Amino acid sequence: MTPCALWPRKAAGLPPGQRRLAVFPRFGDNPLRPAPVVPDHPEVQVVLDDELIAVLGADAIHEHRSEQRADFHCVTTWSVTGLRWGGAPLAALWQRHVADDPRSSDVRFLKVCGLDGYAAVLTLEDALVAEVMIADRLDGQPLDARHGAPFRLVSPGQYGYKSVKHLSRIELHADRPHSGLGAKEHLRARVALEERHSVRSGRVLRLTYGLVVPLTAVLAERALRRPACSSDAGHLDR
Ligand SMILES: Nc1nc2c(c(=O)[nH]1)N[C@H]1C(S)=C(S)[C@@H](COP(=O)(O)O)O[C@H]1N2
Ligand SMILES: [Mo]
Repeated sequence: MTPCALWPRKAAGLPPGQRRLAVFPRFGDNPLRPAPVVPDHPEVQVVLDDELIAVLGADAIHEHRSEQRADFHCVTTWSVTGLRWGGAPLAALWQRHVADDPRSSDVRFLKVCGLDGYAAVLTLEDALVAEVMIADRLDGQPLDARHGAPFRLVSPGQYGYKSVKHLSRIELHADRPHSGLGAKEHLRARVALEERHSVRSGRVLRLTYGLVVPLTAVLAERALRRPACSSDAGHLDR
């Protein structure tokens, strides 16, 4: 991928301040981080106060399998259009595996965690809209290390930093937890409203964020070729 292909271009029909990339790059808040090792039997643990509420794996996804076409919008101003995600709507998984558990009744926030130590926080309300899914396929292929194997959250209405790759754990919280992203993370991060940052103006950030796109993408792609990191710190032993 040449750096030239990594300069986002103006295009019609994109949300405010977004520009289009013709390729879907590997990206991330820390582009030097390699992709994590994928376990032999991957699963997503749903936990509340370190108690296991549900385990979502291939079977759970299979039961609610669906596909959707969606655009993807990174907070740094690049967008790719027309991705075809396969997986299961989070709302369906929630209804089937979590909603009936009385321990989940006060839950208002989800901390969504990846095997690489990355995490983001979503309100329950934002997480349960129809287009949020746990994906395991992209454009007809199993998700690869570049885009979040084995599972990733996909939340098309929010900036890409909520679409946690290498998803392995969803923590349930009554009060807003910390994600580790700090002020950079807007709680809602709605693309249509340009909620890029928790305090700074989205419009003002366009320029500085936009400048880092090609370099970040090149470094993130290079990190993919380094040995995988394995981190399942914080996971419950069963
Ligand atoms: N586990 C994990 N998920 C992550 C990230 C990350 O670094 N680690 N980066 C986020 C950001 S900032 C973006 S833009 C997208 C990039 O997804 P991609 O690499 O599939 O393009 O993943 C998001 N989810
Ligand atoms: Mo991003």
